[in-house]
Amino acid sequence: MKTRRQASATIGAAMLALAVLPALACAQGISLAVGNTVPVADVFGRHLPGTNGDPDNSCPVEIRQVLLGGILAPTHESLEAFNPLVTNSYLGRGVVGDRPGLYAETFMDRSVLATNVPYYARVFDRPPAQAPVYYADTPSFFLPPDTEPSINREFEAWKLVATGTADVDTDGDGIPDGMELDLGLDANSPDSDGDGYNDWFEAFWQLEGDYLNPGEADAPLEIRINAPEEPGTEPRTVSWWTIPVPGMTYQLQFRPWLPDDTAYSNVWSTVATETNVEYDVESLIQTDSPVKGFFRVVIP
Ligand SMILES: [Ca+2]
Ligand SMILES: [Ca+2]
Ligand SMILES: [Ca+2]
Repeated sequence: MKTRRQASATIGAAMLALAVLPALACAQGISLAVGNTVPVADVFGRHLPGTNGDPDNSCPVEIRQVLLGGILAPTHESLEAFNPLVTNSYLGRGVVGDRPGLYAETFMDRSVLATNVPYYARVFDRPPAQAPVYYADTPSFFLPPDTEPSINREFEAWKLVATGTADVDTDGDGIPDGMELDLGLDANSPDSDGDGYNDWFEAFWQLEGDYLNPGEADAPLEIRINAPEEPGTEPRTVSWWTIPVPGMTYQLQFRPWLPDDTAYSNVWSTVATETNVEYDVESLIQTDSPVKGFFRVVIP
């Protein structure tokens, strides 16, 4: 029969063994963490939204093999398909909380991954059926040695896919076609509402505080000239209404002749603090009769 002291020593040894076992498992280095350190954002600076803010149904991060022909765009079906490369795919939890745009996942068993095959990591949103799919891929990489527990590969800017077709920006305004459809814009026109402001510019300032609306005509940027043809004592000025974006910079440009489109030069730059700005151009324009000169206002 064991004494109280012997029993205590036996229990102590058992507890020590239990404490060592997990440490040994970790030391084998079979897991692999994949993540990024620079937040992924779309053209508007937004991050992958996940699903209803629920971290457990948010954005999965998966390792995928680079197939012949490159990295494939996802489809709704492929998002739900079992990925044999990943044996223990957790859901990305960096989407919500205090690390927006940062995605990281630990793959507990990477023994299914070959060391001489290129892989990439993909993070994606799980949208409702028929909704566009948002995703971001890393450039391809080879697995690091087992002694390296993590790999930080930056994800590329996230992309949007509609029904499995690579999303393109047909009208070149900076907003992918699928996103234009999502926003109710015309994917074939860089100025959907025809008010003179580019869709991207308007969508950006709509997100920043509803200053402009890419789907509704806003007050156009109109330049007014007070420069009578007859030389005289009247001041010659140009003025324009500013659009309601605080801190917007305007550049007044001038050229003496019309034919050469590249001949505009900057003459004045200002930040709009009021709804109207005016600039005296007396010293710029020629005093010949009739007066010649052309102005334009540019928002850089
Ligand atoms: Ca576009
Ligand atoms: Ca517009
Ligand atoms: Ca508009």
